[in-house]
Amino acid sequence: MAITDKNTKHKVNTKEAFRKAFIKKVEEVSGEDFSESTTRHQYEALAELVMEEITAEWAVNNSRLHKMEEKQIYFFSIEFLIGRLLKAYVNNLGWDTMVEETLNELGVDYEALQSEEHDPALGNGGLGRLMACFLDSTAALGFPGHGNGIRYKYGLFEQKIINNEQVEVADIWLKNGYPFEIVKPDKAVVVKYNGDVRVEEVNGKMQFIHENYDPVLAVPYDIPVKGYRNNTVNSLRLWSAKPVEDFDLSTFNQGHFLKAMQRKSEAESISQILYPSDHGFEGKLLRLKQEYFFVCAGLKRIVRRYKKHNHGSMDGFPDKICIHINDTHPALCVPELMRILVDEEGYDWDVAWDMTIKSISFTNHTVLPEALEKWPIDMVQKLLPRVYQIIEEINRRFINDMNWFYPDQVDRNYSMAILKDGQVHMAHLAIIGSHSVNGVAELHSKILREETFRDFYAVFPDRFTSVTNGVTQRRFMMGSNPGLKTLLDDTIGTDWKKPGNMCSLEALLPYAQDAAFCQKLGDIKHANKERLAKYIKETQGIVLNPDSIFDVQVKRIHEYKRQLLNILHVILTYNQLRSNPNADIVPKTYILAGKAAPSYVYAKEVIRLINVVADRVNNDPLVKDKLKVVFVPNFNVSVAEIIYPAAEISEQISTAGKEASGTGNMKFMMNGALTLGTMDGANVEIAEAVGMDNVFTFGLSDTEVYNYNTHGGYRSLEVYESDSRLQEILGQLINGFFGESAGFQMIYDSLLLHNDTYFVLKDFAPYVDIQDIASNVYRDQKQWQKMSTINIAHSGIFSSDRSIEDYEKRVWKVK
Ligand code: OAK
Repeated sequence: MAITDKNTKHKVNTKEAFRKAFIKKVEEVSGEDFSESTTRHQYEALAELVMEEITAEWAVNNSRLHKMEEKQIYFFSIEFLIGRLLKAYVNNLGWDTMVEETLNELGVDYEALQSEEHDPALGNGGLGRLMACFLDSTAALGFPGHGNGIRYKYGLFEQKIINNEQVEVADIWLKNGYPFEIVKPDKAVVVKYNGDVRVEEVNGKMQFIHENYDPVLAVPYDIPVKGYRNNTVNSLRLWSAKPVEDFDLSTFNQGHFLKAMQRKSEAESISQILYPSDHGFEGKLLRLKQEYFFVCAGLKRIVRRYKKHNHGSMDGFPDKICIHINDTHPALCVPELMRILVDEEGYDWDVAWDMTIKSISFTNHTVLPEALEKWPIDMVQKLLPRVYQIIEEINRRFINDMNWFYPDQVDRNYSMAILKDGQVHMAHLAIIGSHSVNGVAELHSKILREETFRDFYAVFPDRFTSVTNGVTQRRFMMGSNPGLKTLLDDTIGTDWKKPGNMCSLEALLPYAQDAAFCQKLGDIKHANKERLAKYIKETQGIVLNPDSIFDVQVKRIHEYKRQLLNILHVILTYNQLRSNPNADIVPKTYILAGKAAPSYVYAKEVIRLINVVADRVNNDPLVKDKLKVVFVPNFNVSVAEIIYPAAEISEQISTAGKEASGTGNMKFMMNGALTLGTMDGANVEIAEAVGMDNVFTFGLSDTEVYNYNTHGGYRSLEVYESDSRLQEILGQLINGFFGESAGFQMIYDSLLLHNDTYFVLKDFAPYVDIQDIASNVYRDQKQWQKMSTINIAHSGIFSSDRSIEDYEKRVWKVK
């Protein structure tokens, strides 16, 4: 599939050529002699060189794309959490050795140079990062696949910890410019909001005319997505909102200066900020505007390009185009594509509907009810009058069909409506308007089929499928853990690095018994732990013991992810050490990180608790080197790249049935950490892959949780009353143990008064037991490294290359 074009010109493909080009470029950007240049200049110069190289290939790819020889995949997503790009580009170009050696010879610090790149936080967490991994894999495999989203002016906030609490600071990621995007004002399109719909009959056909609307200009910024050592360069297109005229002159001339300004800022507000709530639906008008904004703009360009290629006709569109919608935020693709086909292209409804369903596929990323999008009908109707009419018609026909086919199931039919209870149910719209609906891990897909979307599954069984998530090993292992990459190359050869070939890491299995290999693996882990310890010392002033177990839980802070369970166990260990400072425990460092949505008060309390406990434990001389707790502030992609390679225990302890998949679990695994987790999300598949002897599992199963939730029978107070450890710990949360002002009544109440929704107390004893088991295994380093090797050897299926290949076969059928 890879595009091989002999004409692609490589300007700097030798060390000498690169050295010359780099020095010249640094002097151009700085206006100074190379010897006077700053790290910033050097970063800008390398970024420019990389872009020059990539854009040459990009042009070849784009002209190929215009010819539409292959089916194109478009990922519509409200988030793309891409992380820093410079090093990824360098590696994908195959320039890594050349660049590293040359910079070294020139006395340039490559790590410092990379840190000049502001990590663009254009996503909250799993959903947005998955898209970035998928773009990387799609390009690596040579498939034409592109992203379509929003170019937020402010990404996710920067998290600071002040007085143990999360404080949010604006993330001004564009402050120094961004070298990897190309703005294309000539490809800007108009997005229409509000106004009225007038109906006219033209030649016996109804025409729907949207008038008196508020226009907003969508301007595309394209970021190249370079495939790993091939000639594929795809695009991530992010839209920025601008007023149609930079200034509303007529209003201004009438003396209404403020009003003219207001129009401008109203338009710009659409792409101003990424909503920081992960798994929480707020129903704000601005968010609805954002959703329609990138859907409308993205579809317009795709349709324009398709028609240009197809002599002005939309016939055959689904054979050449896949519109993949990442959760329900882009679900307006369904009525918008219908609007284009029916209103603008004149197709009959049934033909247009068939084309729409064939073009669109949908992935669900959560079963948490609070994340389900339901827009008030009047809001949609006012903001998007014509789109709303189309939703109404889709709903009417759907309910009619259901009542025709299942006349005795009127209640069920109505429960599946898109419009009900005064709301537009976006998940229903997405399912009804797609040919494929999938969950992101086997267990999650099962829950979708049997619970969340059970009624839809009964009606459309063939639409439902499952594709387990994956992550790009190129960023999260080869790039961030070069020591491990080299060890693997030296041990089993380099074939495993070929895109789509990571399963050949299984060749490593015999080495699980090889003492010399295991020793080397342990040494690499130790070096990575030292690197993380250095980072934490420099940024937080906390000294870690790299000989202790590094036990890590890094992810968004959410009740269902149960960081609370982790910290309660830390308090238990602390209590044990206080009563017996000489207890024979394996020294352990608990590392936690993650952001809480600014309005999620409970999650912020959990952050405060972690930090308060860390303060207390780390400053207690009794504890010595046996226990440390660190909360690393501002968890983002670049911090993650330092943390994963250093981890030994991967904490994946969500309440079973709640974590759709998880992807951190995969990143840890491919770096040799052992999973300590519940049988939830993709943990189940990790356990299956490595065998139960090579993971530490504990806790309620999803069925047990389901049964408690549906039939009752759980009383957290009973658990508390029968466990003296819990009595002591929960007492400490409210009795001033952590300082007069450091009470945690809200957490205490959630566990005892509100019956512990996420089964933290219920899973506490099994969690403590499995932690003890893990510590004991760690005493036997041979055994630990063996397990670690087995985990790495089986991590190939969790490459996003495999996910993309699965999507290709099950959903898009590009080939
Ligand atoms: C965020 C907002 C709305 C809906 C879903 C999310 C989200 O981030 N979900 C996460 O998606 C990841 C990628 O599929 C999964 O690995 C996580 O389990 C899931 O929580």
